Amino acid sequence: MKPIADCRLYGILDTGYVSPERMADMARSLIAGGIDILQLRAKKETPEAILSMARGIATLCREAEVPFILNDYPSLVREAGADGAHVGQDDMSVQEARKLAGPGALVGKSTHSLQQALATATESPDYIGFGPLFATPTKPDYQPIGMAEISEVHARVSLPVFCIGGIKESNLNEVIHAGAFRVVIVSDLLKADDPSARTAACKVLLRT
Ligand code: 3NM
Repeated sequence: MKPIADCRLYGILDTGYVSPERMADMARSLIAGGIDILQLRAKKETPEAILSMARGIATLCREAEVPFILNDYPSLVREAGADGAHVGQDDMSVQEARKLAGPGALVGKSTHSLQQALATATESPDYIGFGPLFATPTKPDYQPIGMAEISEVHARVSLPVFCIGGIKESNLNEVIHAGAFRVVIVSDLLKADDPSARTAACKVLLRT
């Protein structure tokens, strides 16, 4: 499996954009485009439906050596064949998530301000999310935090930081210039006419 330290483009397979029936095909497309790490985020699905989707995606990710992260359900990580779990700021501690996910599982956590990023870093997750940078229909209730603190969060947090929220191919250069090294892109990849080509194009920008 590719180490998190080598991952720069993080994709989220979100059932808000892709139906469970189309999820494996979407996973294949993003993997073909060179996605570095994938998460399944299925806010409205039952644990049974999530497990069934996750098992198929886990197989595809394993073949491609792409780390596969389950949103919200650390207790299902092993059964799903996933590599780790992602938890929200208000969900549980990283330590609790690690206990549920089992030995060796990756745990990531969302943060929504510099202060939260610094506090969460003390829990030693494998990575943090930092955002939403911009307003996003994928997480509409969250206040955008802008790009002003991207440099500082990188200077003060020694974990991998994935900037997230409203990032698209069209503003990715701006986000990189503001100091981002790793990004999560959701709707801009999933809604693209050619998700694989969009993924590849974003990877090119992240390499420059
Ligand atoms: N978490 P898009 S923003 C799932 O700030 C998620 O923690 C966020 O989707 C956070 O790329 C977000 O479509 C949605 O804007 C990102």
